[in-house]
Amino acid sequence: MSVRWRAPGRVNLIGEHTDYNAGLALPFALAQGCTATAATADGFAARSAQHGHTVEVDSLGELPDGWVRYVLGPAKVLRDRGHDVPPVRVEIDSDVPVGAGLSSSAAVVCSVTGALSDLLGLDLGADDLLAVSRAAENDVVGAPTGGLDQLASLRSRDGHVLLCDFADLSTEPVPFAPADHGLRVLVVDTRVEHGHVDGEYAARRTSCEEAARRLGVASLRDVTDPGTLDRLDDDVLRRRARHVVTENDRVRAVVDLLRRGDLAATGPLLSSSHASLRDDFEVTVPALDLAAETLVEAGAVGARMTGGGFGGCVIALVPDERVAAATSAVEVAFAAAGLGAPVAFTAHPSAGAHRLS
Ligand code: GAF
Repeated sequence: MSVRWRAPGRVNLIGEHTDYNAGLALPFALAQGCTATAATADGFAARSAQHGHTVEVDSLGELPDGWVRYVLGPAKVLRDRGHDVPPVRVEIDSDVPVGAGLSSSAAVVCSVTGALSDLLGLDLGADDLLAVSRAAENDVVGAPTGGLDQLASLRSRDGHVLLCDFADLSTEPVPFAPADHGLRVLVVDTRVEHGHVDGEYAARRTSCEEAARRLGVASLRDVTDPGTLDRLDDDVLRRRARHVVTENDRVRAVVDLLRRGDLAATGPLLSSSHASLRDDFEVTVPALDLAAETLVEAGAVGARMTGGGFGGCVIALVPDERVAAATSAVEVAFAAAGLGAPVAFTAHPSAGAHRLS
């Protein structure tokens, strides 16, 4: 018997670097995703359609570095959590761009976790699917991510953004149909990758934790009055914390506007989020800033980097009739700046992880 699950990549509409601060985020699932096929076998094996080969491993305790850890990581986590995990063969096939900040890795671990849960008759609930997927990425792969990507991949709904509250890991779908308002979400992959992403990400986490410690709160979520931040005499810590506190407020404001059906009015909040990530959190790079600025100049109602930063993608909310012009404006601006050609596509809020067969 074999079981197939599909789990999507994501973009985050707003709410960046808030997840590991017990904050708020508003992602939606992409149509692009990973399909995982799991079957019992004579030995543990991982196959990736994109890598084009199969890797057999003697035991889950000896996973080689690289993509195999994502594919067999959930099996190791399940075994470490006390489940009986017989030898399995897991195959993945993904169309989420890798290294673009669109959660290609969450798509892998979430689709595999779902497939193994069904194959092994574990019937994991929503909380356990999340815990196993996160542990595969945090503990087996060793990426210190905050849970946004797995939550978005597992729980997103077609035609909705997902309001995620990392204080208690609760989620609430909020209707989001930009096409009904004459708008599109344009995703521009800058194709820029920074060499020190992991170290910079960990440094941002450490700064936020230190700011919370100095303020005497459990997490920056507990800071509701930005004036409190004046108590931080370290300029860097104050700016890092200010981003997180103001970003939570922007998520709340965007959700209010979406509920009122005023999608275009969210644009300036998206652009403010980008400015905060550029000036206070310092996770943008020149290609991200150039893309965001150019898209707004070309008619987007707002634009911001999405994901962890230091490269990857910008999203923009663009009126239908400006999509072609905005796309070519970014291509021209990148060429003029001596950057490689960006890749643009429109994103449709899609379904979260689900079983295929
Ligand atoms: C990356 C991480 F994986 C997420 O957990 C989140 O922190 C995001 O960066 C920034 O919002 O995607």
